[in-house]
Amino acid sequence: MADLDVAVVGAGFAGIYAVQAFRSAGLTVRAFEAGSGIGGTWFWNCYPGARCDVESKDYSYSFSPELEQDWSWSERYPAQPEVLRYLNHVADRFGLWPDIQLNTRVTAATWDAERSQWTVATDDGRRRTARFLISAVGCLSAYQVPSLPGLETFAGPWYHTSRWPRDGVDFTGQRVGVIGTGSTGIQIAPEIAAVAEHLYVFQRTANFAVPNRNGAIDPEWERGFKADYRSYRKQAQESFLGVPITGTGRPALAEPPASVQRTLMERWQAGGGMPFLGAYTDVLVDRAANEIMAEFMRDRIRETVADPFVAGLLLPRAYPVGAKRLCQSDDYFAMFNRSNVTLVDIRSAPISSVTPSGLGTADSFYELDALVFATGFDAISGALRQIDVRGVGGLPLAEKWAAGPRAYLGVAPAGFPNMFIVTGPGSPSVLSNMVLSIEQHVEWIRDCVLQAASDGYSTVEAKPSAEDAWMAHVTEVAYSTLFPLADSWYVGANIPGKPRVFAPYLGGVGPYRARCDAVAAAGYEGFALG
Ligand code: N01
Repeated sequence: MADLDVAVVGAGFAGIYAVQAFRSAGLTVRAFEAGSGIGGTWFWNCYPGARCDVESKDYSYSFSPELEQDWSWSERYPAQPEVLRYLNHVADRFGLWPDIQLNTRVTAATWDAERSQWTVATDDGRRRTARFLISAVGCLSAYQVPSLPGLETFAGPWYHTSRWPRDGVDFTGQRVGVIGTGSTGIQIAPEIAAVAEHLYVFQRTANFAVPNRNGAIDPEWERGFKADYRSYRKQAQESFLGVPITGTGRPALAEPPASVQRTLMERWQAGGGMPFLGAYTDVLVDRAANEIMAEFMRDRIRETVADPFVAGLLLPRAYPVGAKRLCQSDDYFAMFNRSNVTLVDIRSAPISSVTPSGLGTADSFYELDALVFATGFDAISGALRQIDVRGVGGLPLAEKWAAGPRAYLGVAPAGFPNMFIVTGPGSPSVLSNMVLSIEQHVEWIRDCVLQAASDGYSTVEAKPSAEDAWMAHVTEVAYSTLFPLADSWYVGANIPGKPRVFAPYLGGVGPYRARCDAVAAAGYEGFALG
């Protein structure tokens, strides 16, 4: 008999809820977490300025109406420390700690066909057996530091934003370089600029960003909102993004240009990426419509940045707006008006070397005391590939995914019985409200496991044909949009040598949920039960 019914890898939003859901269903469960605290992405990414770009009312668990009534968020977009406090509160409130093992990295998981169970090895030298293996490792956990020649010689400290020192870093009076201008770079740069002697921002690709218009949550508004929280959650489940946003419902190209500009400005003033990007139905599928929005955003940069040369470098032109994750910031572009900030264009003059005293590019040298990498992640598949997961016949998951990550419904990889991936490749995951998608996956997996057991089955495995058909559908939907045109981490383009596969599912949260429910209702169609 296996030691556990369910072994969970990771204790971020997904792992925490997996523990709660499986335990409530009467199963024995244990989550193994490499960090010294729970929270996953919200534990590791404790860099200054880290903040969620989904509103707190959406980016929170819905499984407990009491929890959602009792917890009060302080801000529209919660900062990292508040999200972490929330997750610790959830673990306290539901008594989850006994089933979460911190400071324990899962190193390997091997399917034992004879016993129909997984053997899970951890870096404390122990092995546990479990009937089911749930990956809750997250989509943005395996951070990447580019290999820059000479980095090991750099005399000052260097940091990756996703492994930020928990006691913080004091950059007062220092010359600091930040490499990377994605969501993270855009958040951390203004924080460093406020204290550093000089900040150099090394930009390879200019990015689009909308304002947050963040602010404190008004208790009066909160009371009113919470009175109807349940029906709001229902709308979220049926929505496209996992957040009920209201677009105009019209294509931008069918509307008079002045009216489009007015609408975009209204949404710009209100702040937030989802309502802005969702304003018109054709922005993410039609190049001309996309360009209207892109140019509107470039105009805002031109308006904000005083030096026209610097503004010119900041204008995003390399990809359609929205095809990379839309950044959100209230102060990034204005930061370039400070005399202690320099934008360095490493597209035209790439980084050539790091020396003990700084960083050289093709045409200059920058003296630096500290270096910050905001260079992102081996996303979606990276963290799982770092674990030696072996399925039927000892096949390594990394080998199965050699041509790109894949899983039936984005949750179950064929050849890996009794293994499920929360927000895996081929599910809406990062293109949705993650918390809501996590809840949907965990509940679906829990129901599948319970149903299989009650029907007398000990194994559940996706059929290769079902996986192939699902991934073909994921690709087809992606290629009907502008998303694949960007060299984004959605397609793995940020990792040298990674196969270019569009991993998230763009069919929408509501339709995806309906599809998963239909598969369950049809007796787990596409799965072999044994
Ligand atoms: O990572 P990224 P991120 N030399 O991959 C550059 C979520 N998130 O950590 O674009 C020089 O987006 C790279 O340049 P380029 C969110 O989903 C959310 O910022 O590849 N530069 C890019 O500028 C987000 O999408 C929130 O040309 C190099 C940057 O580094 C995801 O996390 C906040 C380089 C990486 O950008 C990842 O965001 C933060 C190299 N060798 C993160 N390699 C919120 O909720 C990479 N770069 C608000």
